[in-house]
Amino acid sequence: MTTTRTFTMIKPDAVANGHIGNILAMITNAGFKIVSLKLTQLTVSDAQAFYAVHAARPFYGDLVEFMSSGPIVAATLEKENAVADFRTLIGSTNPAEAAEGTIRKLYATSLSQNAVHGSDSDENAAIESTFHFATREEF
Ligand code: RTP
Ligand code: MG
Repeated sequence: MTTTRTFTMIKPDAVANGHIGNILAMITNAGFKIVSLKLTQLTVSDAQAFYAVHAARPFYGDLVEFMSSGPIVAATLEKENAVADFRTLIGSTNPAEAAEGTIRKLYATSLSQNAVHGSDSDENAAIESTFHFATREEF
């Protein structure tokens, strides 16, 4: 069995609304193994760097401000087909379009404050995980 990794953040809205425990339970109940985990906060420059791929998008400034506005939970997850299966578990970017039972359907408040991040490729999962975690924080 080949396991792969993805990277997630529980975003400031979901942390502030008290959903850390429920979201981590959904993640582990879906078969993901947590290999790195921490409560942390992005500086403005951290958020600019993490989301540099979106720098030209009209929502970039709001995204950076939101993602640096309060604590987040960062985690690296392991499972077969981790990237795609995790994006299925979290649901569409816009919670109004997210399927029933997905994390965003249950816990997101809006398109911009949508509770969780999920990597979009194996390559970005590795880059994002390395952005947040030292080797000694990976299990
Ligand atoms: P994520 O990266 O957070 O997992 O979300 P995603 O792949 O579903 O969406 P992406 O296109 O990568 O956008 C990153 C985050 O930017 C915010 N966003 N705001 N106001 C808007 O039109 C808008 N569009 C995107 C969301 O927080 C989205 O998750
Ligand atoms: Mg994305």
